[in-house]
Amino acid sequence: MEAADKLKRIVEARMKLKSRFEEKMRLTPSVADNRPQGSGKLNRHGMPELPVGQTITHKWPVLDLGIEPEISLTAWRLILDGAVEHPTTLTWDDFLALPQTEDISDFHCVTSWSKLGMHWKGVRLLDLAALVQPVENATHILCYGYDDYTTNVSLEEALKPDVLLAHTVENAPLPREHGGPVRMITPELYAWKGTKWIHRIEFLTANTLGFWEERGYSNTAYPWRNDRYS
Ligand SMILES: Nc1nc2c(c(=O)[nH]1)N[C@H]1C(S)=C(S)[C@@H](COP(=O)(O)O)O[C@H]1N2
Ligand SMILES: [Mo]
Repeated sequence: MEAADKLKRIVEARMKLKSRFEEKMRLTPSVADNRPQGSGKLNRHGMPELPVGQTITHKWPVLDLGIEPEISLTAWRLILDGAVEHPTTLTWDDFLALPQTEDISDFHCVTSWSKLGMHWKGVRLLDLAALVQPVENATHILCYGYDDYTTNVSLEEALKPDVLLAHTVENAPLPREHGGPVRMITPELYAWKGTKWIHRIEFLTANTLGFWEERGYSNTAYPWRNDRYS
């Protein structure tokens, strides 16, 4: 397909997805809550900058299951499948050819540290969804890492414009220990919802729990509701 056609298709599909999920998004806590729990000035989403129970860190701790896979850019693949019209597998070049988004956002770890104002670059989950087109009754995604980590996210959260598959942080390639070459980030949810070394995104028509969700972490993970464990 011509690059221009491809972009046109993505933009059209993105607008459709946006309108399909707009109502559900309006009901998510970071948009709907009139008494979000936290402190400090309001952030870019109108939420207190520091969610309840969090402490600011300037370092960037590493948290994972202890396996930090090393994936070369030539071996790297991103599988997009499940409840979609056009399942596909992207190479590194395919991934970089998609619309690139830069954003500044905050990172809230459930273990109670928050790192504010991180500068990311990558591809919006929204643009990946627009490429594969979730079926009408798709509701969630399950993300898989190369380390076999999994985590689930509802589509109304995953399609928010600040949810990225990031390859660059602070103008440098994402370090391996933080999930490079590519990880997902979910600035409006606790950071465990962002899979490091992301390898597959499966679209689902029903919720499925991921690694931590099966072990008692919250299904929804809203930082401004102190929504850590289920
Ligand atoms: N693939 C994978 N992704 C993962 C994890 C993991 O173990 N494997 N840990 C999660 C958890 S619990 C957190 S808090 C963040 C930590 O990201 P960081 O190590 O870059 O701070 O990554 C999340 N994503
Ligand atoms: Mo975590």
